[in-house]
Order: sequence, then C-alpha cells, then structure tokens
Amino acid sequence: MATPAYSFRRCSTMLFLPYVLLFLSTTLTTTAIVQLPSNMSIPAVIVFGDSIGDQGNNNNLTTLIKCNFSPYGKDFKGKFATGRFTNSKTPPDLLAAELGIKELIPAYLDPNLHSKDLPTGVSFASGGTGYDPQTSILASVLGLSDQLKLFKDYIKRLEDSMEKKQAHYIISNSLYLVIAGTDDLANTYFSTGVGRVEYDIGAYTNLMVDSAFNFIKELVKLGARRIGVFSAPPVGCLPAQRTLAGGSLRVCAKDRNEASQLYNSKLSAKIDLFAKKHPHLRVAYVDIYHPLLDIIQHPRNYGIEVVDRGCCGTGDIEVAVLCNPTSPTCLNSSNHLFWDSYHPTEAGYMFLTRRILDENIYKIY
Ligand SMILES: *[C@@H]1O[C@H](CO)[C@@H](O)[C@H](O)[C@H]1NC(C)=O
Ligand SMILES: *[C@@H]1O[C@H](CO)[C@@H](O)[C@H](O)[C@H]1NC(C)=O
Ligand SMILES: CC(=O)N[C@H]1CO[C@H](CO)[C@@H](O)[C@@H]1O
Repeated sequence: MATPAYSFRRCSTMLFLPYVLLFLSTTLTTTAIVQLPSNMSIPAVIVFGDSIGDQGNNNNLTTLIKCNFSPYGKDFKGKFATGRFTNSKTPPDLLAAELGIKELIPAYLDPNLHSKDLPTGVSFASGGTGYDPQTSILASVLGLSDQLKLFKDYIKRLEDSMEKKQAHYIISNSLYLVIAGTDDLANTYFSTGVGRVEYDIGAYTNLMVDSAFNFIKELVKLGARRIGVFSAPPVGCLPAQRTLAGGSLRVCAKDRNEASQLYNSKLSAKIDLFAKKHPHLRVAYVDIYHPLLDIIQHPRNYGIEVVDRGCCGTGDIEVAVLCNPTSPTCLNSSNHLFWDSYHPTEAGYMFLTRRILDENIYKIY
C-alpha cells in the first residue's frame, strides 16, 4: 500500500492545545493529532469485541463481568465509573480523540445515548466476550453475533435520521475496531479448560481465526471497509495469568504467550491474504502483542515502574467485582501498566494507542 502521507504534529499540537481550546472553547471539542491526507476523512469509530473496547455496555446486563463502581473510573473526568474496564479512557476513546473525531466513544446500550452521538461512532463491545461463542455464554455477556444485531439496529437508526447517501458515507468510511481473543485464550481455553476438552491449542486458535474471519465478512457485507483487527496481547503477562500460571516468581506464563503468538501468526497471515484479495477494502492486522511486550520488558522507556501487578488491590488477581470500593489503589496509576489484574491503565493504553497509530494508520487509507 502507499507510503504514509500523514504527519504527526503531536508535540507542537500538545503545546498549542491549551491556547486553541482557550479561543475555541465553546465550539471545539476535539483537536486532531493525526493529520490524515486531505482527500480522506474518518467520520466515526465503531467498536466490536471485549472489555478493551467496552464503554459501558455490560452495565445493563446481568453478568458479573462489569465495573460500573469505584475504583474504576478513578481518573475519569468527574471521577465516576462509566463501565470502562480501566481507571479512565480506553483505546477507542484515545483513538477517536487522536483522529479528531470526539473525546469519548459511548456505549451503544447506554440509556443516555443521544442520537447525535450516532454519526461519530459508538461501541457494541462487551467485556468477557470472544470469538468462541462459548466465551460469551460462560460470561453471560454479548456475543459477537449479538453485537452484529445491535450494529444492524444502529445502521437503521442512522438511515432513519439522515439522507441514505449520508448514512452510507458514514458506514463505508468509518474506522471499525475488532478487539477480541484475550478472553478466549485466558478464560475459555486456559482457566476454565472448557476449550481444552475438545481442542488442542492448534485447533482452538484455528477456531478463533475462522470465527474472526466470519465476523469480518459480516461487517464487510453490512458496508464496512476500514477494519482494524487487533491481535491478542501477551496473555501470559497479564497480572492474573502470572499469578495463576507464572510460578512463585510470577513470571509471564509461557504457554499463554505461545498461544497468543500462534493465534496472532495465523490471524495476521490470513488478514494479509484477505487484504491482497480485496484491494478495495482496508483490513489491517493491528499488532498489540509487541507494543505491550515492549512496555513490559522496557518499562523505564515509558516512565512506567510497575508492570507485573495492577493498581487495584493487591494487583495480583482483582478484576471486575473483585476490584471494588473496598479495594485500596496504588498512589499513581500513571506509573503502572495495569489498572487491574487484566486491563491496562489509561497511561498504558495511551502508549499502545500511539504505537497503533504510528504503525497502522497508513494501512487504512
Ligand atoms: C487520495 O490521494 C492519493 C494521492 O493523491 C491517492 O493515492 C488516493 O487514492 C486518494 N484516496 C482517496 C480515498 O481518494
Ligand atoms: C506519576 O507517574 C508518572 C509516570 O511515571 C509521573 O510522570 C508523575 O510525575 C507521577 N505523579 C506523581 C504525583 O508522582
Ligand atoms: C440488568 C439491568 O440492569 N437491566 C435494566 C436495563 O435497562 C432497562 C431499561 O433501561 C431496565 O428495565 C432493566 O432492568
């Protein structure tokens, strides 16, 4: 694909931002950090998948996989828990802001969702879900097929609220994020062992990749063109996985990381092939494995001090209901990579988001 024609004005924009905001405070909501080519625009960010992109959809589900209570949201504006599985913003929020679209991507199931939020994007993601249909069933959350149904509903609402041509423009030019795989590996395959009853890791990662592809094809059928498909993270380095499978020293669990790498290699090969076959589409494999591993191996380069436990509670095991108002938190979440035993802090997500943009933005032009 073409060489990147974008430029980053991050530093100068950062310095300049307070002044811009001062002058435009009544109308301006977001200043783009990434400069897209002038003939291209991304009207919306639309998100599917798991807790990395769940902006509060699980709040209204009957599941234990939720986090709409303190200390979640501790560093969010207004210091309240929105249902995001971190101390503040998630990658969809950070990506949308860097692209100059808006500051926050709302949950589609948020009862306060305004119709004016629709044209700039929403999230259908649900914490605890995965490509394996068993994963969402075990967690009582929205599976990817449920998320597709909601997306169809979204398209209809969009078409009802504007000219068909305009709605079509939004659907076909938006950036779609598909973020799943962690829960399949960490929960369904390794922790509960449900996956292992029927499959070895080779067969299980094939099932994940096939399911990811069916999902991508459905999105394309519904009109999506720009799709970023996230890799699995180094699952064995999530603090809870260190505790469960990393021995007394809580090292990164080797079998989990090898499983992530196996899945990622199959996914990226298949996406590259798919992208070559469909040059009118922009489907990109988004590596989050290596950017996260780099922070874990070289935390000082990022001003991070703690990478092996979360900020919430002991940091070894607390997540969702186990990280709750009775849990003490670390003093400074910005020097922790992980917020709870499973999810990065906003600081961690910020480093990740910037790497994602640096490495992938040209793939979606
Ligand atoms: C934008 O312009 C570039 C260079 O002029 C061209 O290669 C690219 O196809 C254009 N993209 C769109 C979406 O029109
Ligand atoms: C928190 O950690 C960040 C990142 O290392 C650092 O820049 C900041 O100064 C720290 N804040 C406090 C209050 O110590
Ligand atoms: C589980 C739960 O909280 N369900 C609620 C979701 O929202 C609807 C209406 O907004 C309520 O009727 C449900 O009780």
